[in-house]
Amino acid sequence: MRTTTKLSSLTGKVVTGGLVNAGRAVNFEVDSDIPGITWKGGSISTSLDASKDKNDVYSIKLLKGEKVKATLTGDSGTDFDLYLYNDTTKTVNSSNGIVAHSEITNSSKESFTFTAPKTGTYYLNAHAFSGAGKYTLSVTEGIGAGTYENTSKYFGYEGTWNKISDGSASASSYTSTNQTGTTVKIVFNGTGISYKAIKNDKQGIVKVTLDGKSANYSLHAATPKYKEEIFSKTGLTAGKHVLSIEWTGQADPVARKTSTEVNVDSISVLK
Ligand SMILES: [Ca+2]
Ligand SMILES: [Ca+2]
Ligand SMILES: [Ca+2]
Repeated sequence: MRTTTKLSSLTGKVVTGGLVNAGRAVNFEVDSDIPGITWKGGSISTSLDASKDKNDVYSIKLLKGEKVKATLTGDSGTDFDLYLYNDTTKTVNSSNGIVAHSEITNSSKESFTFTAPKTGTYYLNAHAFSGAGKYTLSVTEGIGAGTYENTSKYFGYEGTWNKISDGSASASSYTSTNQTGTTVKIVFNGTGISYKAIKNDKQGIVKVTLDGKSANYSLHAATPKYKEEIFSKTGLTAGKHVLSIEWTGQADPVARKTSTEVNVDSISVLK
């Protein structure tokens, strides 16, 4: 039996060792219901027991539009299942709040893919329907290699953005905003990223943030230019990264007219 109680919660209550017994004595596992323990990324291997440890719960923060794939494999002879609950759920001892699940009978090979409709804390639940044994839970966050258009469901637009049809744009449209401070966030899983946009005389300064590091770029051009690469980065550590694009409300110093917007045409993710 693994240690069931966080050391911090026992401060002042236990003079000598015996953490395992202490865990049994309080008969409560911090990981067995919401809010559970914080998902650290990657994968985890631990155990469940349908008779005395039916649930493990992991809280995971997802951004709007973030794609997440969760996979569970368990020991043979067990029937474990996998659930995802939304951010308003209070307990996993109910089906209320389930937004994705995989529950194959007589099997502990479970997997689902989910795209977050809004930013929030979600709860992954590995559940022992029957049997006892080890399991491994793996989570992949973000979109993989490929080119994604401005209309992609994986783009987490916040604020007012408008789709503009334009035959010269990638896939014949781009998405534009004239509301200062609006953002679009994209969670990707790979080693590189490229952001393309339209340049013209209405465009202003866009702020691009990758994994918390920001820089500003001008989308201004006297005559329209299409499929312009505004920002790119390669050589990232393989895994989850977050790209954010924001309208600063600032004009390019060389612009004679007032700049009123910025836009997104496409994003490419490198494996
Ligand atoms: Ca548990
Ligand atoms: Ca199952
Ligand atoms: Ca496009």
